[in-house]
Amino acid sequence: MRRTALCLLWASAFIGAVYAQDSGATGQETADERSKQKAQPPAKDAPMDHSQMKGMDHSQMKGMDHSSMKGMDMEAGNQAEMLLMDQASGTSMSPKSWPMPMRMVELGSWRTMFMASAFIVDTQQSGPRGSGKFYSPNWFMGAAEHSVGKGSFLFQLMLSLDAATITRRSFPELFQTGETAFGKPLVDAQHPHNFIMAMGLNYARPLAENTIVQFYFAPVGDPALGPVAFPHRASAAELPQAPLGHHWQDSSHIADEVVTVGITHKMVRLEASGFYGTEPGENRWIIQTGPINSWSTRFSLFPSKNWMVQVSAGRLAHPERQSPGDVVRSTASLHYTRPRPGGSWSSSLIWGRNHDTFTHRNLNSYLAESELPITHRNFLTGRAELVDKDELFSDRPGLEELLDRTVGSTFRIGAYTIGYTRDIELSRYWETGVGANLTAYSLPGAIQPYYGDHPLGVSVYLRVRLKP
Ligand SMILES: [Cu+2]
Repeated sequence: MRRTALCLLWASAFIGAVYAQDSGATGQETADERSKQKAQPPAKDAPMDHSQMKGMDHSQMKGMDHSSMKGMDMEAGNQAEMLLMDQASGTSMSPKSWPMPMRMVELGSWRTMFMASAFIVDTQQSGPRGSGKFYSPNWFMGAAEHSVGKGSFLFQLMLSLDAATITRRSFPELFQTGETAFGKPLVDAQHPHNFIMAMGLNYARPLAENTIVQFYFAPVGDPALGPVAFPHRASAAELPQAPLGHHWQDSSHIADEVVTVGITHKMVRLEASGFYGTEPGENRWIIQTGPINSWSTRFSLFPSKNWMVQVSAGRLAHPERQSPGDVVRSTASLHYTRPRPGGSWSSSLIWGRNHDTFTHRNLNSYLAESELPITHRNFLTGRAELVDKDELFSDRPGLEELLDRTVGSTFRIGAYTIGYTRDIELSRYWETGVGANLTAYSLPGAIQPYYGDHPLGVSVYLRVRLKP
C-alpha cells in the first residue's frame, strides 16, 4: 500500500514538473495568440496541430472515430496522443474504427475522458448445480491525457462497485471457475472485480515518423497479455456474463505492479510486461502488492482500422491461490469492427491456453463472440465457447478424486449464448437498454449426473452506459 502511494506521488510530481516546464509552450497561450490562430485558418494540406484540434468544438469531434482523427495528417506529437487514446484497458486495444463510448471534456490543456457501464441482472439456471441471483456488475473509468512536447501522458483510473453490488462474493454462472470466495475455490460462479480495477500511467513518444515508444506503469493494471478484457471489449458490450474462458484468456487485466514497454511501428506493435502474477484476493477493496515475478509479451497487428490481431504469451507465477503451480498462458485473437449506420458490428475470435507447471496439464479455450446492431436501438449478441475445465469439482475433493480415477480430470464444456438488447431512452446522459440472454451448455456424459443433461441459464438485465 505504502509503496503504491509513493509511486503515485512520484508519478504526479513528475507530471507536474514536466507540465510546468512545458506550459509556456503549449499550455497557456495568451488570448491574443489564440484569436490570431482562429483568424487565420490553416492553409489547405497544412498539418493540423494540437491547438487547432482543440479549437474544434465537441460536436465536431464527437462523430469521429479515432482513426479519422488520425487521418487528419497531424504532426508527430499527436501520433503519441492518438495511440494513447485508442487504448481500452492498460495498453490493450480494440479495432481503431470502434467508436469507444466515452465522453470527452477538455480542462485547460488536459483532455479528460469518462466511460461507465453497469448491468442490473437477474440470472436463473436449471439443473442440480444451477441457482439464481439478482446482482450488478459495473465499472467506471476516468482518464486524463496531456501532451508534453512530442510525447503524451495518459493517467487512467478504473473503479468498480462489484464488491458491493454482487453480494456473497460471487454471482452464479454454470461451469465458471477461477479465484475464491470464503476460502473456497469458486465453482459455477463468477467473482466480482476489484474496486480499483486499474490505476496507471502511460507515456508515449514518437521516435521517428510512424514509430512510437511507450511506457506503462500501473500499481493495478493490465499487462500485455491476451485480448482486450471482456468488460472493455466491443464484441462483449451487451453481455453481462464473463466468458468461461476468462481465466484462460484475459483474466490478467487486473494485475499488480505492471510495467510495460511497447514499440509501435505503422501497423505492428511489440510489447513486453513484468508484473505480480497472483490473482486478486477476496478483499476487493484493497490494492495488493507483490514482487514483479511474472512476465508477458504480445505482438499486435492492425492491418486496417477495422481489424486487430494479437498473439501473446506469458508466465504467471502462482496465479491461483489454491493451486501451487505457475501458469504458462498463450493466447491469440482476432477482432473485427465494421461501422454501419446505427452502430458498429463487432466480433472476436479468441484462443487461450493454460499450461499448469504443477499438474502438467494443457487446457485450451476457444471463444467466438459478436454484437450486431440490427437497427440503432436493437442489438443482437452471441457468444460460443469451448473450454477445458479441470476445477469443476474442486469444491468436493472426494468426488473430484473419484472422477479423476474413473473418468478423468478434465471436461470440455461448451457454452452457447444468444441475447438481445433494446435501447429505451430514459435519460439524456445515459444509454439505457433492457435485454435478455439464454445460455445452453454441452458437457461430457460422465458429469451429466451432477449438472443434468441439458442445463440452461437465463439472464434478464437493464444495461446503463454513459452516453458519448
Ligand atoms: Cu476479470
